[in-house]
Amino acid sequence: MPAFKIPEAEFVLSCPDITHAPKRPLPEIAFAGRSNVGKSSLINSLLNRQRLALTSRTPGKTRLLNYFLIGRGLCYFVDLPGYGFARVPGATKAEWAETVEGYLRDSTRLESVVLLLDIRHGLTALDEQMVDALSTYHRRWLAVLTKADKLSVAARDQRAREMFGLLASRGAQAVLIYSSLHHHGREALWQKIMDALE
Ligand SMILES: Nc1nc2c(ncn2[C@@H]2O[C@H](COP(=O)(O)OP(=O)(O)O)[C@@H](O)[C@H]2O)c(=O)[nH]1
Ligand SMILES: [Mg+2]
Repeated sequence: MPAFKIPEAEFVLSCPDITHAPKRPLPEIAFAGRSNVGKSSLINSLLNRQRLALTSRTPGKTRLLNYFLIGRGLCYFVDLPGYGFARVPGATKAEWAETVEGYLRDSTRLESVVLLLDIRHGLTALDEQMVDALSTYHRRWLAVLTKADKLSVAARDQRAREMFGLLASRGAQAVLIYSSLHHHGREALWQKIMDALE
């Protein structure tokens, strides 16, 4: 098999709901997870770009659906608003739920959701809510355990084994380990994305 070539990517637009989404009928892969879990870093790593998706030390800032065009028409990546940032006031939390749940409910081209989980923290209560929403709206999803470089190889494998059964029982189609710092897991995740787009 020839070496995998990372597709080109460009930011398209941000919007609060799918009525304002890009009109091109392309399949979508969405990325979800807690604020600060490493969503923007993962998207940048996948696309081999430094700053395509904004990474920030100030979590909770992105409240919109962010669309990226991948491979000039292969698909859209949709960066969903991060959840669970304590300092976000109640009204904004409701806004978040509306944006994310509305997207999961209404999108007609969503092929798979990549749910990011910090490998050190496992499945938190808020992640559980997200998993519930994915199952409510019958969405296919896979889990990516991020920031793997923060653990030793032994601890990382141990965590992955623990999480695998739990996530599979909750409906995850795959569980992958990732480090955006080292691009560890990149080819495996691309393979899953390509499978989802088939
Ligand atoms: N060590 C390490 N740090 C990461 C990784 N992914 C993200 N980070 C850091 O975690 C923080 C939050 O990342 P960001 O991508 O902005 O998270 P987002 O809020 O989910 O989009 C930043 O300081 C990143 O540099 C990773 O794989 N390894
Ligand atoms: Mg982000």
